[in-house]
Amino acid sequence: MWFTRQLTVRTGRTTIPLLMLLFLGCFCTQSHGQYVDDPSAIVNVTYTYENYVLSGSMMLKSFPDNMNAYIYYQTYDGVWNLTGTTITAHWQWENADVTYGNWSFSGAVSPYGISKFYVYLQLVESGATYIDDNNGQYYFVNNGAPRSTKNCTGYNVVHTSVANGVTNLNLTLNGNGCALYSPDVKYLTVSITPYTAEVVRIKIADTGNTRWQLPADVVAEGTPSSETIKTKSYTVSYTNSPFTFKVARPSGEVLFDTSVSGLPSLIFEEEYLEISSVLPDNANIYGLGDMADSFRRPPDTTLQTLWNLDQGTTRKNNAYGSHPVYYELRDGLVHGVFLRNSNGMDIALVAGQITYRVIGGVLDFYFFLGSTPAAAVEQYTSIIGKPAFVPRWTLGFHQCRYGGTWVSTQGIKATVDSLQQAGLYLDTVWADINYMNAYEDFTLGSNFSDWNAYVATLHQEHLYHVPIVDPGIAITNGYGPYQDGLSSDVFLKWPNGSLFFGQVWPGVTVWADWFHPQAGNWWTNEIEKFHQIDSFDGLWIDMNEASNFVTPPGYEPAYQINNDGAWGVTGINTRTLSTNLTHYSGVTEYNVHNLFGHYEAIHTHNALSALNPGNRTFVLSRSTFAGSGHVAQKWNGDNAATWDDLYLSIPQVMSNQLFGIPMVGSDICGFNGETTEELCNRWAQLGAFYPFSRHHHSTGMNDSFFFLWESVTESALNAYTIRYTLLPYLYGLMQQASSTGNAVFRPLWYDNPSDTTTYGIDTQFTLGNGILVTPVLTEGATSVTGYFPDGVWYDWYTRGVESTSPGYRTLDANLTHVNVHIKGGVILPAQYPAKTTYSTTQNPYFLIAALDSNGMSSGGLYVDDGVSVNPAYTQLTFALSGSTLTIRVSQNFFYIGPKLNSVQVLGFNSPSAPSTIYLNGRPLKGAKATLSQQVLNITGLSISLNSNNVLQWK
Ligand code: MIG
Repeated sequence: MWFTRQLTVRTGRTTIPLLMLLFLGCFCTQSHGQYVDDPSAIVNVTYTYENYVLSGSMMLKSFPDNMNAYIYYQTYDGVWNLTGTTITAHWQWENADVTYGNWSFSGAVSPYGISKFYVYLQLVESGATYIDDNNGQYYFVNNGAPRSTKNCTGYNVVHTSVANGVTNLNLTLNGNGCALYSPDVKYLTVSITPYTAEVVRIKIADTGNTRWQLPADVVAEGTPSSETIKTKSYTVSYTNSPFTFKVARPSGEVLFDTSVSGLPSLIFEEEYLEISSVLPDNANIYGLGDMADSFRRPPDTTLQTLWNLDQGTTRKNNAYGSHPVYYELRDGLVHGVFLRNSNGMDIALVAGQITYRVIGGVLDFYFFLGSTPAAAVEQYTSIIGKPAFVPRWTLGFHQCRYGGTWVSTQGIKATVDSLQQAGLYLDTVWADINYMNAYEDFTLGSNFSDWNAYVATLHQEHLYHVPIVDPGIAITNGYGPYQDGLSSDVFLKWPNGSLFFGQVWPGVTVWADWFHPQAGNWWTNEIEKFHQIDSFDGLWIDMNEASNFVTPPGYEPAYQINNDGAWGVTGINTRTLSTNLTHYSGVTEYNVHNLFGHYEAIHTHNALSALNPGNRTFVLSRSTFAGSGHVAQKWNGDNAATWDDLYLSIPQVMSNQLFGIPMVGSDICGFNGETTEELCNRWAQLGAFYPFSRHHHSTGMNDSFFFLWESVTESALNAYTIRYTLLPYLYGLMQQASSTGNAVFRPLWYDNPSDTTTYGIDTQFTLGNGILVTPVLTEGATSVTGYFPDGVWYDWYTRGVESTSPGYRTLDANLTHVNVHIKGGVILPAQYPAKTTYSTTQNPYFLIAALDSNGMSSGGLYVDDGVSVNPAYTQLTFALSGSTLTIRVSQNFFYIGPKLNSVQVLGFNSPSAPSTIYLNGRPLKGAKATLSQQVLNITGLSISLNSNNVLQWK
């Protein structure tokens, strides 16, 4: 065959850039015999580079029709170092006998300019990939790099003062500046404010203070501790000429250092800010979202754009929300860096450095020093706001559906009935836009005239209901929300004062200006009125990036952030509100675009609080910003029914834990596209462990409800039985998250930060520190390999020991089995599961006490009414040592009705079961102990959890 003489699986060049390896993923073993590199496979390359577009042509030797060829390029500009596929090659000739054919390519590349590129050929045939790299030939683009950073010589410190522990530096532009994309700002002020012993804020702003800065009531800024900070866990130092700064640990370990060799020290222009820091090679960086990527961000090839966009789970793209924060794990210690800035930006991780390119605002950095993962999240959430405490019912299973049979009360009811008949778990019934009349918010369509009566029956069954509300308000005469909004003047306007129109589901719409002082009242009012016709228990706010079906005219800055992904740059007005719009406060949409969903969430949370004073709220938002977790919960938007998206949900849920949004999940079984029985089955098994666990599916697709397949029903029953059994545990984790920020759905490094093997693992996770889940993420698998960190781990089902030392284990994973393990040393509070969270809460408690290698374990239990903002609560601690379980009530304000019925001790290393059980020193009648396979089962207990008790066995 032709390619046997032409192509090789990679021999021509000895060093393949790591980037290419990462990008291609698979250099599959060849199965087609011997190949040799053809040094003349690619000839006559011509090219031009103009306006950030690289185009050209080349001659390629022909190859068989049954293969596909792609041209890849790699740009090199000193900062960006990205591979991409955006240059498309066009097949120019058909006849495979022709020796050479002409190909052309054209595509947008880094707007920063490029200096060289190269081309290679990839042939893919039935899963095998062959590469011809053109002998590693580089082409130099002499007319590239249209913008030179030569004159970007930074700023000089001209004055220094220290007052109340805050260091202020006055900076002036060094030389004439570089005006890369807009005029340089001449005078800057740097303030270095120690917040606590672990948190320091370093803000670089214009001295004139005229630039956009985030109001603290929209995005919190924390407060510096009023106490004198004695021993700081950081040092901040700076250089004067040019100004650069460093944040280090007292040990001297430098964490952030803005003097990066070969890069500008600081660019601060009207519409372009650039600052970089040195990172270790192969740095362990997490965060920077929303994203669909591995949890550990590829340290050499990450380009994260933050510009909220209605964009489903797509790798390399920006997405619905913006979280300009990263966490770095270095030698077992964690620290984080938060850039409190709402403007559009690109953040790039390339070998040994991070670069921020921001199109507005100021550089307001917070450094938090950890050093444990929990401490780092706690510190970050003490700046942006602690996660809201969720109502307990939200921890149950949620059923949703867009379109399909869910276009009438009867249709939804039929699904609910089927779920219940199948014995499946269910707490919350959702309603997508189909419930509305003409897709207009706060209305009920004619198929839903009996909806509220149905909601009342759901409530009788202790089920809950959450409908969707979109921010686009229909322009319809006599439509209340529009008329009311007009009278309160709360809609967004063009600079000339005329209303801004766009288009979403109901047709032409307007959008609220959340900065308007009347916006909150208007929104609350509409929500209160709506509640009279639909007694919902929470709200689902979608389309709040804000999404617009049309692209309006609007300002585009000279520096184009990589909106839409992989340098397929589209303007920042694409499918959203015009950047020209002027808010009440005078700020332009250009500056606050990324805050739309966040601010809507704040107003929605306020509205629900007003509707139900004293009760927690549930606001599920698609778009979020730093601090949204304080008022809202999140789902990851439109994923697809693919195995890749099944996997990506883990990094997505995990990174939101670092963003202070612990209550998060992805659409179970996949939103877009048709799912399969096997995929849906595995998704039920994984989704049962998302903090927010909702099945959802798009319109136009077949139904994918669990009960439609026997295997999926069985898996869902298995997995949700575990979830509902662990409801007291999960609820306790949520409570903890709301008071400290502590992650619920954790990466393995969270509780094992010194174990470097865990750093790259994102196919497993733990809930709290006690439950390890190892889901199947590949089609056709009947086993799964997972890592077991240090300690003793017990199998959930057999309660037997699985692992006693760190290492990978391969576990059986037949179709209906999800691997769940319990950490030795942890006591899990549990309840006998019922099909709703309400009835589970009525059932007796039991404890699963998994012993560590010293025969000890401990845990706790938090109980309250499940809904109040400031609830009376009862808190207990459990400690097991030897043959004594000590139950202590540390706070005792809420009466716990259900009793503790049994205790299971895992890893009970004794030849026989104890014969007598003692409660507070006296033999306990009716209590019984059985021992099987090192599991001690103490049953027949009926212990009140409202007082201290000591349980012993002999
Ligand atoms: O343009 O309301 O992400 O969950 O079902 C689509 C219909 C609008 C997008 C949401 C999805 C929801 C859908 N919405």
